Amino acid sequence: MPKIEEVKALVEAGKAKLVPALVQEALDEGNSAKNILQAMVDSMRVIGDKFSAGEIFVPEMLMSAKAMSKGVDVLKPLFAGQSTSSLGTCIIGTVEGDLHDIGKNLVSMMIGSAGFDMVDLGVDVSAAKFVEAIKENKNVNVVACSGLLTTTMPKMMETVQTLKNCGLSGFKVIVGGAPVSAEFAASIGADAFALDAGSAAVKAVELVKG
Ligand code: B12
Repeated sequence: MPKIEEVKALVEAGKAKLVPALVQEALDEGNSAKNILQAMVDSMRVIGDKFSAGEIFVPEMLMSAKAMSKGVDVLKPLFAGQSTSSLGTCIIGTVEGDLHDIGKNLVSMMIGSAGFDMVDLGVDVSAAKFVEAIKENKNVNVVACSGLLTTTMPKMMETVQTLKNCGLSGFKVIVGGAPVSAEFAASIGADAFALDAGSAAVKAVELVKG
């Protein structure tokens, strides 16, 4: 089996300890970091479908998530940007009530590699915490909110509205996550939406460069 297929299988099987070495082997075999990352994202889709079908449960989902995160750690240096001057500061977090962070971490990695200084607030971040972070950090020009659950979409709306009405300015808000669409983003007053981590970075640059 090609190494990249083995990576996919091991992420699906939740073998966190074995994934890093295999990701390295897949790189050594000539696969690009981008393709290996995509293979792991595909694995998570399979895991989500199996969860929906009742074939696996939360613990298995968690093990696959850990396995993917370990694999991403190996790829991270390969995505690091070369830009020397900062485009500004981007605050990122997963909205309140939501504990999913793999997508958020990938978006953080890509926006960071596009030249932003990243401040990652983690998961389950309240609207107030986002506002505090804007006050506490210098040159914040982008705030990125992630949400993976339909049940936390109202929290995303609350977060964007709080950010827009908090009396601070100079920053734009970008939102994303599997249940979020461009229409939803526009309806809650976000400045931008992106479907995946790569386009999130492109959008973030556009937001500050105009
Ligand atoms: C792994 C996982 C978990 C792990 C998360 C671990 C972790 N550290 O993240 C654990 C086990 C904790 C978990 C828990 C739950 N989960 Co879950 N989970 C998943 C799973 C399988 C994969 C998510 C993932 O990492 N995908 C891979 C990444 C790369 O993709 P992504 O997150 O979508 O991110 C990309 C884009 O969306 C975008 N993006 C993401 N964020 C942002 C932000 C910005 C600003 C931008 C521009 C773009 C952007 O770019 C990313 C990279 O390209 C999904 C299935 C799926 N298909 O998504 C279910 C899924 C999201 N979970 C689901 C559910 C129901 C739950 C639970 C409620 C289960 C339960 N009964 O307890 C809990 C909720 C816990 C909570 N309060 O958050 C459902 C949600 C259904 C819904 N419509 O709301 C899903 C869809 C599974 C399913 N098919 O039913 N889960």
